[in-house]
Amino acid sequence: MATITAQATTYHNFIDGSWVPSVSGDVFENRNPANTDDLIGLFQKSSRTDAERAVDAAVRAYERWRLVPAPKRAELLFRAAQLLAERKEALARDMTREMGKVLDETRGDVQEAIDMTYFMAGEGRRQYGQTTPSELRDKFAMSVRQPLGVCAVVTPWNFPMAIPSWKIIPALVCGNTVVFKPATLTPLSALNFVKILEEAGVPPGVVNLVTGGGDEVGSVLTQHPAVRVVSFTGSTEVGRTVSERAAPSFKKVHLEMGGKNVVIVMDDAKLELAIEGCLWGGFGTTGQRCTAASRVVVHQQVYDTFVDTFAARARALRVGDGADPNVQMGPSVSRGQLETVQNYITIGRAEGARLVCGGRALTGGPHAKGFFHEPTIFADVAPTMRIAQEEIFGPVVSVIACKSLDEAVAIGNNVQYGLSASIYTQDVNRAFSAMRDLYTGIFYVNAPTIGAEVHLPFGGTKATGNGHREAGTAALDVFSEWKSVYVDFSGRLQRAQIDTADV
Ligand code: UN1
Repeated sequence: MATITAQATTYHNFIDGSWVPSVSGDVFENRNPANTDDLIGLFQKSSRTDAERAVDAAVRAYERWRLVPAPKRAELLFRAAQLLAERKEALARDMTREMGKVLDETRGDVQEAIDMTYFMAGEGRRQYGQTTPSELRDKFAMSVRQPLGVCAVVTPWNFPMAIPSWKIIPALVCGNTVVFKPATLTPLSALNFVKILEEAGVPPGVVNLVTGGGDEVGSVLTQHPAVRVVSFTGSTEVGRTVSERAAPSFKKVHLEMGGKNVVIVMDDAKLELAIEGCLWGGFGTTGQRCTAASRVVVHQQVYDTFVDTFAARARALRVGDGADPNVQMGPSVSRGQLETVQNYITIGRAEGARLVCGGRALTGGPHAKGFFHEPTIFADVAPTMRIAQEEIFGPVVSVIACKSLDEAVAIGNNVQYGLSASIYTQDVNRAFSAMRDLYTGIFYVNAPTIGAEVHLPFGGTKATGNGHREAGTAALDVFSEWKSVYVDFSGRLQRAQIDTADV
């Protein structure tokens, strides 16, 4: 690793409307995964005290922010969406530099944040409740959405701006305040996002950014009594810890965790379309999506043709620095992630799967200073193998043969996760029955398992989630709670369920 140079920019936390160093003054490095000589900057290694200060600021700011009318809050967010759109290119370039995915994809990531912010700005005028006839005369019955208070937002590195926007923006439009802890691998995109919120006029203390590791900052955010909501996206293992730590103080916990998503390719599928979908779904974002198409179940009638063509196309993908417009797949985000990929290749070989392409880290020439790996496909994978069961989060796809749709659906469901699934078929009956029977939160027909849009609920079943959904209006259910309101204007005591209204 290169030494820290004097020119490296030091970035600060954002607490109570000010950019401040951590109490300890400790920092950590952020380096480019395509070229580790490229030091992007130094970020605050925050401690418990920094996190507590951020929570205190958010508690204070809440008392004013909750009373700002929702359409007014939304106006600020609309302005933030405009700023994001104006700066899309620069934001995408920063993101490729710190995270590695190709520019087209980081532009898409920023676009997702823009879309979410515009969508939620609209929701500022649509936080509808219910009104319903009362059982009694001269009485109103209705329900209204209420904010909860301070929301802790803990986000991963694979969608460094999109995922924070899915959480922060609905939290704000509902009237909550936020303490945001981004992944240590992508603090710059997080900071860019918060700067835009500041510039759009979000008042001091309403959004606070605290960078640093999960142990110190994360433990405050999951246990502090003033934090009422924790929204977390990351691994199932960490999600379980978040859930356990938050339980004693009865926080509302929204978890979005692992995936082992399946694409089913039936014998009547348009094969070329399915192969393109599997390439994009399996190797987009270098396979580092919780929605990645990491399993492909293919009908035996088309299996050999599918495997041969899919492997040939994967072999031809150009791997390199995501900032190069000719590159189709960037590096893994870190050395640790690359090692995980290599480890699973050893596991797949030992399990007896047939390696049909890839399998090696790329280390020479343009790949010498980054965490690059070949797109890798295992064929003849048994559904019970670890490579078909465990989330790898890298460019590794397992292909499994099947004899029927029923068998494919059973294989699809036989994992601990339930995020996304897809089917390639021209038969509408097969498409609908697979949609009904695959136990996932997201389903695609003739498209890969990735590519969810911001206006529909996003999330999964089983070990992927805990019953909540983000995005769409479902996000409002995470970041608000119902208050039922009864207004009796009869001027006399009316006892519900005891007194009856006369006709
Ligand atoms: C993730 O994989 O962590 O649907 C999020 C998609 C993207 C979001 C992915 N819109 O693939």
